[in-house]
Amino acid sequence: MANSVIAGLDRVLTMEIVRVTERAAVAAARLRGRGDEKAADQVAVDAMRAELNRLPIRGTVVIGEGERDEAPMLYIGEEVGSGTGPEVDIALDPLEGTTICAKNLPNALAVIAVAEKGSLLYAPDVYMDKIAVGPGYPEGVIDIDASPQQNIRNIADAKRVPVSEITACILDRPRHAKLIEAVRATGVAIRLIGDGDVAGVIHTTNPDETGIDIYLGSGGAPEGVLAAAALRCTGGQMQGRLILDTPEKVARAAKMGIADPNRVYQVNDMARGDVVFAATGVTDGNMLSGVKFGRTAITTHTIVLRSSSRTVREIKARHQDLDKF
Ligand code: VTB
Repeated sequence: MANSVIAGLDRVLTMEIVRVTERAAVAAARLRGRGDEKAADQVAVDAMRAELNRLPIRGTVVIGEGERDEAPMLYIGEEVGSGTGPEVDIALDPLEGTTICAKNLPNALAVIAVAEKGSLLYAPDVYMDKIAVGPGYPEGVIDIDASPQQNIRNIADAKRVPVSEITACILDRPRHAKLIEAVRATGVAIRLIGDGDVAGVIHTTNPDETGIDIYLGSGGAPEGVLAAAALRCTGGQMQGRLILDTPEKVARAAKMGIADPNRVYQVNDMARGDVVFAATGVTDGNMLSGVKFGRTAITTHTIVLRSSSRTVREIKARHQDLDKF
């Protein structure tokens, strides 16, 4: 911590970044259930960017809305922050789960991670195979190269419960048909989610509240890094492997510094140094309530995590200065 670039400031940033995800979540929540993914994403991006630029940092977006030519704002490489303060890397998703927000289904989030410069994996926008469990398990309890059956048996044994008391979270996608079949054959309950695997992974960190023990399957690599940043703060194990199944993807990854296309990344390979992470609920979810628009106040619910102390804070805020939003 003493050598950390953001040492000391990470305590301050813990409160400051809450404002960033709160603002994005409120903006997106106004467009919940309207069936318009793009509009909801756009307002979340605008709101997050405005608030981010007030932070006392010299930040570079390393996981963002996309490459510069495809995303006009919060693109990879964009410099954000007030321009004074420490140099940091930023991973963000102003609206993780645009479709869930558009349909007003559970677990849409506004998410950000602020980390020491150079300490986040610069992941290309490809799929990543992921497996994750929360804290409290022996090291090595999950293994991305073992069968789903084996992984589930290992965590049931470690938890000392029958397999039937384990719940696995998997993205509901045709590409997961075989995985779902294999996991169901073990007797495990599956929670199929439509989108939002950052939330899916984070939910494993608090199974008593969320009911989810293990996350399995492939989703976006950028979302994998965001989830790893959260686990870096809460504890828990995660492994990810980029799916680089065409020469074009291998080349794209190589350009971003990824020499070994088959490498298995652990949490600490995806998020190394000090990290501060925040997520605000947009729609109601298993861990976070969605934004509530009251007559005199807007209520938000945020989880904010800091790796150096491993404190997990939940912040329920009543925003009464409604003009600000
Ligand atoms: C996941 C999920 C996202 O993309 O990463 C998923 O977390 C993976 O891509 O919310 P596919 O939709 O192609 O399966 C999202 O659903 C959307 O970014």
